[in-house]
Amino acid sequence: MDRFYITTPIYYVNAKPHLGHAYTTIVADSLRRFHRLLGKDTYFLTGTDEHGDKIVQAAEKAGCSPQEFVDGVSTQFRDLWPHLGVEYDQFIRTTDAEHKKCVQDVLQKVYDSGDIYFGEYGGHYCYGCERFYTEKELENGLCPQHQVKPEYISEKNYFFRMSKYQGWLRQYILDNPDFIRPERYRSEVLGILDSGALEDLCISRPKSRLTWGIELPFDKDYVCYVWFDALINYISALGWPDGEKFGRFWPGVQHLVAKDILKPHAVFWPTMLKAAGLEPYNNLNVHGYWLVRDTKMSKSLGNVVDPLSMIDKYGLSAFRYFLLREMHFGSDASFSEDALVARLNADLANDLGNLFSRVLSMTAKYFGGVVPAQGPLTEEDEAIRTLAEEAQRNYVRLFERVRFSNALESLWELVRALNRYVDHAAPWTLFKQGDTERLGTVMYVMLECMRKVAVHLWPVMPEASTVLLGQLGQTLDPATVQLADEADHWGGLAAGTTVAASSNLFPRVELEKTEESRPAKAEGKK
Ligand code: ME8
Repeated sequence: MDRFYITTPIYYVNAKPHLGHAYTTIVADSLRRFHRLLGKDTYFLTGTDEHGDKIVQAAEKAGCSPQEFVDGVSTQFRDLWPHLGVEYDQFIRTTDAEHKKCVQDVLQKVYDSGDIYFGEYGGHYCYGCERFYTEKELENGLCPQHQVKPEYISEKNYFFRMSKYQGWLRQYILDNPDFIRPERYRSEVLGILDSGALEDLCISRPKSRLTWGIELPFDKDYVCYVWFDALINYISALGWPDGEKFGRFWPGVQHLVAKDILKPHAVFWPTMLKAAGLEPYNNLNVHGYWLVRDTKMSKSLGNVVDPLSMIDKYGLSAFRYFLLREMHFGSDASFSEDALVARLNADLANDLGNLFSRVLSMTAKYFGGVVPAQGPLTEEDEAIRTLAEEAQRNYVRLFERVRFSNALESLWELVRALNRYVDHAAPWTLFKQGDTERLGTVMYVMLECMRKVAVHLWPVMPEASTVLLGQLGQTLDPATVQLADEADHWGGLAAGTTVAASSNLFPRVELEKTEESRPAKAEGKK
């Protein structure tokens, strides 16, 4: 059986989750559901990153101990995911005892092999990024991420010989074009590797400066650098070196991250794996930023959108659909409630909702809510069947290549074509003419295509897909669906099935009701 292991970044617990975290985690959930429907054995890991300076500072601000603080925020992340329809298999915390032990084992292994050494280092340290920057990497003397002046720190530390693996990594990326995708990020990483000698990675912090971390197994005066600790979560969760899950799922892993953490995932992590004698991951999938008025949505800028409030207002399915449809994976996308409402109204209410509502009410009116048998197919029926086949094939191909927006667009070509088909075939006229056989065929073609649409939507909108399938008298058992074969199989909907009398899953939302489009109240006016 094919295997599929998907991970999200483990999120920092210095602030509560926002729409950016929700996006990556919903994408991971959708991908894992998609691969389940391809018949794979799947595993989905998410969690929280709990060590380092940032956390200590946030705990101090909150007036509690780091442990109390991380327990609180980690719970907020863990509790959020079920509300977003996210079903993970494991929630890892870097403060878990098993994780700490695994990090120490990796450190010891790399140390024993000679790839960790002790030395003196001076560098520009950004507390926001928790990393040293070289002079070259700074923009006008500022951290490129946070636009603040880093502190110059000089101290004795342990270093990982990352430079030793530069040539190997470069060749590996050249030999495996899909290793980092989309292409623009692969080029960016090759650019880093081609721009000069890679520096060794400082992987320790003296306890005199930071104690909230994992102690180095070979020196009790130091703790592990938070990134070296955090990246190892992807294997500690599986019980490296000899855990059953490790044997089952490594290295068939797909990592999902935004471009802010490209370098740690594309450079630090594969070289760390190589040094520890492990195979590299399968793919690193890198997406862009959600922006609010052209600026990255981020907790430090305070312009974050709370996913729960969006769900309360517009529903879970519309929210998930919007995120996957609006962002072209790899590029930045703008978030606004107006854009969400526009998509909800156009794609969900007008196209999909309308299709279900009209076809189900016609089935109720003309056939007492029972799926009629299909008669001989006309050219028009064959054309829509062919279009449906193409839409399904494109959807599967594009979704697999993390091109969610294009995948949904191709499914919507079918949804829109079905609305045109029903207009053209005019069941109401066939009914008046008493042409029951032709009427039955038209209704069957519609209902079977709608079933196919609803099945394909399950990874993106599990809730809505389940309701829509229920309206067609179907239940979805992920273990028995073979999504890749759906395009080749016509007739999954049995004649004689009872369907719902009507459907109104996606009512239109009036644009005026969104915050942004509401005119600001003129001061002084009553
Ligand atoms: O970097 N748009 O954690 P983090 C899109 N702990 N995605 C966004 C986003 C935005 N505006 N803001 C955040 C860390 N994200 C480390 C990771 S992994 C071994 C350690 C998402 O809490 C996106 O997935 O800063 C991004 O990569 C991640 O949150 C950063 O989360």
